[in-house]
Amino acid sequence: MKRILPLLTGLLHICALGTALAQDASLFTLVNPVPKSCFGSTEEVRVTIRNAGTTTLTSVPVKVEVTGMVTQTLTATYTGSLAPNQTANLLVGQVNMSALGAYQFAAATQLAGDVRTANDALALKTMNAAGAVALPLPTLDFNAFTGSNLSTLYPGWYEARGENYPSEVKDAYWLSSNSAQTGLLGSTTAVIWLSKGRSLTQGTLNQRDWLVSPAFTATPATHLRFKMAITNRLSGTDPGIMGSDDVFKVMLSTDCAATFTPILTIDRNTGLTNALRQFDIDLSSYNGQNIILGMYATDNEIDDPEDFQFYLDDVEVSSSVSGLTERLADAGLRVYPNPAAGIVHLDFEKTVPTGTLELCTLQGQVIKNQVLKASSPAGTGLAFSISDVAPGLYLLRVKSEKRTAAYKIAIRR
Ligand SMILES: [Ca+2]
Ligand SMILES: [Ca+2]
Ligand SMILES: [Ca+2]
Ligand SMILES: [Ca+2]
Repeated sequence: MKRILPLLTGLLHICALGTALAQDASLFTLVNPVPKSCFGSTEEVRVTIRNAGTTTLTSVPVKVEVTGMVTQTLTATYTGSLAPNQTANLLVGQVNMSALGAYQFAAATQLAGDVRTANDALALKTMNAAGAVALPLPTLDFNAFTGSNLSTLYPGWYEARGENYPSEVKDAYWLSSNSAQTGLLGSTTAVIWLSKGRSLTQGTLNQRDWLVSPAFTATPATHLRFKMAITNRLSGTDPGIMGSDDVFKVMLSTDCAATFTPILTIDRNTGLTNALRQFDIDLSSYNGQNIILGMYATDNEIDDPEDFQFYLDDVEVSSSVSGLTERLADAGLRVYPNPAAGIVHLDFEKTVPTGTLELCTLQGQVIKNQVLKASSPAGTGLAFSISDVAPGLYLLRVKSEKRTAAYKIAIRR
């Protein structure tokens, strides 16, 4: 015992000395690029490094090797002052990722005298620039959604967080409805809880959570449809009320997720209830463009007292004519005969809307059109001449200020 004690004390002393001097940098995460369907020609490669040792670091070299569609080695050195346990962001360089295909990123810190090299390198990250996918996208019915398997169930979709654009790809607070909620709504849905204090307890000031779609090419018949509902969280089933600045926005990007603009905003004035309501957005004005959609929910800047759950179901992006035909019935319009020769008759149930009537090919090319004038009495019909149109299948579209309805029609001789 007499001999062991000094030995132990000596060992502890050596360990304490070693720990006190430990220089240990670690590559914490690859901040950018994040997985998405397309990338730019000057994608920033950013990493977060961490001081895992016990002494302040003032020079941490970082290397990122890019392989796959591009072979490139990027290096940069962090030259700030990084205290123990602190993290820092570092721009390592830029890479051209505009070519479609797979890119691998191997990122590592290269600190001289690093006492622990096991935490220097990040596991190899692969980003697949798949480009625009074919329509229709698989419908997000969320029936097998666990809250964290979105990309597995619906390839190309991912969860993310960020203000204005999905800056951080991560498993966000979009979850799966529980059995009581599923029973109330009649189907399993995606759900997000927005309420006072919640985001604060989650360590972020505001909740800004996204579901982001893969890129797809819009056609003249492309529509986004989805269903939404809300409930009060505490009662579980009562209709809830959204906070003063809480919003759900459908966001759209035409530049590969670099910037987004809202195309629909749902707030407390929308009056969502505890029954799923169908929404339908016409995307025909983006014909020919590669677009990415974001389903974005935020409790925003004001920590409101309202405490509610937001439900999203059956997110569908399609160019299906059958879906549009149903919409035409909704619009209270009857088209006959079909097939038609010479003249097509349109009977409006209510009044003729202000807008245009268009005959298009199935690819969306407008063959001929006619201006519609409002205020005609109910039951008014109009005749549309098609005697100069070649036989075949066409889309007949009625575009008014508020909606577009389309109908597939066969023209014969
Ligand atoms: Ca290390
Ligand atoms: Ca569902
Ligand atoms: Ca989630
Ligand atoms: Ca709020």
